Amino acid sequence: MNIELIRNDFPILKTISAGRPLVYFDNGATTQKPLPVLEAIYEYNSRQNGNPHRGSHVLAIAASEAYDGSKEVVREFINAKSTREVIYTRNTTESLNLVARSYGETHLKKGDRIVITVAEHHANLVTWQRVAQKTGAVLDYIYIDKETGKFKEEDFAKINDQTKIVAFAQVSNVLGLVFDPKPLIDLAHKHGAVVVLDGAQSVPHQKVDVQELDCDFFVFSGHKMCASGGIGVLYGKEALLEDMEPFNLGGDMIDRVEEQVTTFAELPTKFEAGTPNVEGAVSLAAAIKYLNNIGFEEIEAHEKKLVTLAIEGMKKIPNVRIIGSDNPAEKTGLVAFTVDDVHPHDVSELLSAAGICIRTGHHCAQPLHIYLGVNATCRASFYFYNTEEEVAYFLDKLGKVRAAMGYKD
Ligand code: 7TS
Repeated sequence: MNIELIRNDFPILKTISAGRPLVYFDNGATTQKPLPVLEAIYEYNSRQNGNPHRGSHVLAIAASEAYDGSKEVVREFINAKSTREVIYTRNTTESLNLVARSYGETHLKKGDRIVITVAEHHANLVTWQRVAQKTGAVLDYIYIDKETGKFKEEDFAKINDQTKIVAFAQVSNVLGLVFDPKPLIDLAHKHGAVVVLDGAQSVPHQKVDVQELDCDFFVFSGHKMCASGGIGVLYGKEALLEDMEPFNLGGDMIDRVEEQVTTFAELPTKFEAGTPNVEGAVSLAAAIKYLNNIGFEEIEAHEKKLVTLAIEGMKKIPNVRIIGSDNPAEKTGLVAFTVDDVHPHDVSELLSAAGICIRTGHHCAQPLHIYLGVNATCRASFYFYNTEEEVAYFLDKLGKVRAAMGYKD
């Protein structure tokens, strides 16, 4: 992996901020796009733009081919059995809303149970709250050990024969824990529950095989893996998707419409109403090819190196507290932290003045922050294009934050 060559592919990383190339450590929020992705978007719009699956002229056909061709790339990427199981959405959030509405609200009833974790992103939490409110199901939580950041395994016993849904993130966007989801998936299946796995923070960084995991639904966003915004994926097992109501109604998702009744299109079109985001789909296929070219083993190894340097450095800075595990071996390439007596927004502003982008706030995981007893945290999240030199620069500036706020120690 030649990091300099890779960085040359990302025009935005050449942005000068505070007199040096911008340090972008907010990859958990969204990632940057390499030239092959930008070129694929340009090419599509320059030569192929049409409305797919509508019309027989050359551009409608070209757009259909671009759109359907990208699906095959996504299918292969996550190893779905067929493209019938791959549905395009706007993002992870919309994918989760689709499952909650079209599966949860129609298949659950009073007394059923939904089990999620306290570390979920709001997209995988508020959605299930609504399902519980509408159906009378009970929403149950798996908690984490506050010191280690690991799930409390005794809470896994909350999964029982009443449990109909088990939904959790493969990687939490705050804790960044490396966690094997397979035992939890198997346990849920033993009790007949359906598993919804949120891959928003995993699939950009590690190889995922939905058949091997045997999850029932898997969701992720293109913009967190070098593709453009507004394209997301819902994978679902075919039998489950067949047994679900459409989410949005309108063009393309129909088979035959009469004045009073409508029959719906086959999968996956049944769930893709309206003109789709074709350039987003094209960008996602290009991003997948780009990531595969680099190789997920290389990506993981590089990010592990960066997070190890970051955590070791942060541990040496007095008054910096790492949220969850501070063992790099247990972390993916993201680390949330606080600086004693300094509000995270002040930390972020001081770092931003030095040309470093991190995220602060509750990271759309308010129940986790309430549980941990903190209002807000800072988060540095890395990707394969970040460098050891950038981490060293970040640590240097982080070490000066308290002094800049007037503290003597
Ligand atoms: N699930 C997880 C685990 C996430 O990290 C996010 C976004 C989502 C779902 C929702 O993704 P979206 O593409 O639909 O918005 N997480 C973050 C973050 O950590 N900072 O900004 C967005």
